[in-house]
Amino acid sequence: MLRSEEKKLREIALQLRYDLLEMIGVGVAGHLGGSSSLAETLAVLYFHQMNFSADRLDDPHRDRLVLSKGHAALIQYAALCEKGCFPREELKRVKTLNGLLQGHPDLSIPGIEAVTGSLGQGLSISLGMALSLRLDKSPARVYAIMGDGEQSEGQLWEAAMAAANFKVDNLTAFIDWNKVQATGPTATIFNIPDLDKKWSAFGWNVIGVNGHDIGQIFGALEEAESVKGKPSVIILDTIKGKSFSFAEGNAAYHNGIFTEEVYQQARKELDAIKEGM
Ligand SMILES: Cc1ncc(C[n+]2csc(CCOP(=O)(O)OP(=O)(O)O)c2C)c(N)n1
Repeated sequence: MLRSEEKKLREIALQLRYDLLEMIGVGVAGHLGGSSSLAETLAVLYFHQMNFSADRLDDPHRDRLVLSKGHAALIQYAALCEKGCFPREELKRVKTLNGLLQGHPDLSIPGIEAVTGSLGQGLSISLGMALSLRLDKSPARVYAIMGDGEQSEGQLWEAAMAAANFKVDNLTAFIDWNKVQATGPTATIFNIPDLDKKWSAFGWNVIGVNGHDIGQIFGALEEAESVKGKPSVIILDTIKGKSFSFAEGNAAYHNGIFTEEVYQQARKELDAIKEGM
């Protein structure tokens, strides 16, 4: 990947984080932590990797992204907004009764491919999409993004076995390994060690990357596309709440509320990153 392209994607990831602040605002709960940990991944997927365009949302050969950890919808809304899928004003109306953008992804939102939020289901949905695209001989690929806490859901392991059994190589899964779930560390709440070995034993090609390194994410996607006869899973080593010092690794900001003071601090921290770019 060219350095200029990498820089552009880093700037987009930063913009997505600014958009998170715009959506969450002051005094209302919002899923900052698990959204921010995905900013680089969504920047690479939507702005580099995927065949996806706001003016071709019904293109049968578009690539699909299913956010299985649907509570992190805000980061997907940010990316879809920056892609031009809906007007910017919608960001301010997020999670309001008459707003377009609801608390979890919904098919009424342009660019959303699946209703998610009940954890564990997105991989099964993605597998169905990938199988049907293969039947249609479509070049399209499907990307499914799961959480590490989500790995305790049984249904996703059924989908994992089925995808390997059917040699579904147009499907790439991600695990946002940010090590914290809703109320504390994933290792304390429901420990699932050796994720790489587990997915490998289930027949998947496993790739581990720093989930905040644009170049590494890009390299992993290239590898995933080149591996034939089995699906790939990319384990993203990430920090929950990345780029916000008060939220990094802190379960309180899984779905926390900003005071005016914390909101201003968050903006300042992003401004400092911007200045350093
Ligand atoms: C089936 C189901 N059970 C419980 C929840 C409530 N819930 C929402 S987010 C969350 C924690 C998810 O943790 P993780 O997958 O690690 O997400 P991340 O830390 O990346 O936000 C839980 C338990 C849910 N959405 N669905």
